[in-house]
Order: sequence, then C-alpha cells, then structure tokens
Amino acid sequence: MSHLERREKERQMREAGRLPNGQSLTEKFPVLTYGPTPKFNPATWDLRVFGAVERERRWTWEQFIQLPTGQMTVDIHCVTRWSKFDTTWEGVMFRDFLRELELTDEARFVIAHCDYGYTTNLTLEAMDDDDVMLATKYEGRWLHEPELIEHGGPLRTVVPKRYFWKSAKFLRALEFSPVDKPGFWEAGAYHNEGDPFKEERFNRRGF
Ligand SMILES: Nc1nc2c(c(=O)[nH]1)N[C@H]1C(S)=C(S)[C@@H](COP(=O)(O)O)O[C@H]1N2
Ligand SMILES: [Mo]
Repeated sequence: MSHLERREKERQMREAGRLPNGQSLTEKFPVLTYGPTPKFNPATWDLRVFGAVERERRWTWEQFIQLPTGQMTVDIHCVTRWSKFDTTWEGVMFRDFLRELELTDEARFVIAHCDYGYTTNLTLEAMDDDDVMLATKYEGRWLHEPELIEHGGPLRTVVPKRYFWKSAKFLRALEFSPVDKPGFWEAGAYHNEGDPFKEERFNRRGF
C-alpha cells in the first residue's frame, strides 16, 4: 500500500467511525510483549477461574478446546498508535464462558492473569459484551503455532472496545473480584478503562 493509499484508507476509516483519533493504520501485526514468550506445553497448561465464584474451576487444554467456539472479525487499536482492521479470531466467546461459571453477587471486575505475571483489569460490564473472546485462533490458525505464539498462544483475551494492552496474551487465569485491581500497565501510567474512541491512553500519573 502506497503512502497515498494509506492516507485515503485512513480518511475513509475515520469517516466510518472505525479509526480513533491519534491512530494510524497498519497492515503488519506488530508484537508487543513485556518479557519473554512462554513455551506452550499442552500436557501441563491450564486455565483457572477463581475469586468471586461459587466454585473455583480449572480447564486443561484438552478440556478447554471442547468448549463451543465462535468467530469474529474486529478492529484492534494499540495505544502505541497503530490500528489494524478486520482481524479474525476464533475461540470461546466470553459470554458463553460466563455461562459455564457461577459468579457470586460480589463479582464486579475481571482480572486476567498471564504467564510471567502480566495482569490486566476490566469491569465485568466491559467484559460481558458480545465481542469479547478467549481466542485460540487468529486468521484460522492456532495461536500456539510457532509463527503466532508471540501473539498470545495458546490463549488470549480479545477485547476490541479497549486498547490492545487489555487483550491479555498467554492467559492462565481469570479472577472475578469485588474490588478493582489495576494491572501491569494500569498500575503505572496507563488509563484504567482504555477506551480508544475516548483516547483514554494515560492516567493522571502519565498525563
Ligand atoms: N501476557 C501479556 N499480554 C499482553 C502484553 C504483554 O506484555 N504480556 N502486552 C499487551 C500489549 S501492550 C499489547 S499492545 C498487546 C499486543 O498484542 P500483539 O503482540 O498480539 O500485537 O498485547 C497485550 N497483552
Ligand atoms: Mo500496547
């Protein structure tokens, strides 16, 4: 895509309400990970659910991939100012996953816990949306394949209505919490909500 073509596409997407202010279009898929990429071992991998639930739960890889899956094509927006349109993901829709659980009345926040300690927080309200997914595939290919594993294999959340740092790669546990727990970036300079269309990039500490 030439420079002029890109500018034209950005103009169209902004007019269509799909390109937030301060973002520009990328055709690449940059990798942004703080720290190393974990190795995936299907024999030992698990996904845990704990906190404000009637019963703590655990899925092995074999069990997790038995869950019903869905597909979605969405735009993603990174706070480092790139946006990528029409990315296709497959996995367990978060709303379907919630039906597997029994939350207590206290559950108000969802904290995603990843390998190597990365965390990110969102309200249950933001997570309980029809475009939030626990994704195992990108563009039809497993995220744990070597070419894609840096993008969060074998499992990541995808939360299209928030900046992409809130889409947790290498997901290993979901904590339902009565109180908010600012995550890895949110505890620093990043905004707690991170809505790209409101340009919620930084909090008061980061301006
Ligand atoms: N576990 C984990 N998840 C993470 C990150 C990380 O460092 N560790 N980085 C976040 C950030 S800042 C972004 S922009 C996206 C990048 O996803 P990508 O590498 O697939 O583009 O993942 C998010 N999820
Ligand atoms: Mo990011």
